[in-house]
Amino acid sequence: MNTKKRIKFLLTLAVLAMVVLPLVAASALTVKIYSVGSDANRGYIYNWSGNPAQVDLHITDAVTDVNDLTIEWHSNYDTIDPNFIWTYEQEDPADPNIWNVTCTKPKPDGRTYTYPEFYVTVTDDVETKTDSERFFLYDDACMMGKLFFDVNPADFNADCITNLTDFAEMAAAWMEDYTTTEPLPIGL
Ligand SMILES: [Ca+2]
Repeated sequence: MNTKKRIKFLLTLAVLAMVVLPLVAASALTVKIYSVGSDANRGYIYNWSGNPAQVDLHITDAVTDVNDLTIEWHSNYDTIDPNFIWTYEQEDPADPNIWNVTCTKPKPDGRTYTYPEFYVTVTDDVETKTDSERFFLYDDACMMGKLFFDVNPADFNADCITNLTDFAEMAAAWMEDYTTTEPLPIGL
């Protein structure tokens, strides 16, 4: 390669570097959803209908300030069942990383859980990235509590609280005695 060609080659490299490097830098947008306070928990959140769950967005971007990004939320249930109500609220206007995600079922369905997925879509000036998590969504806190804790035997109506209602059930059966009192002949 003679000197002229070498200079031309180096100039081409310089131009490519000026054009390509900013594009490489601009492609550095990343977004991940985590459970708040954990860098390890991703993928699933146990929750119940109508209860806000905090999620932590980990966003990195080489070109755009996080506060200037466009952040949008949606769910696969937007089309599966639009009667499910979703809210996505930024907890602190000064902190775009902490969000409260709530899903409310149209009515309790008594199913073990519903399994909706929610997505965040983050856009800067040049690209869009998406990440998602799922709820194991129960009808209410008691239904979910029974998943993790044994029902107290004194909680006769299994509503997750032992109180006077359970006491009344016991009082109504007070002194009932079903001890056997005589032999029981069984015919063959
Ligand atoms: Ca009870």
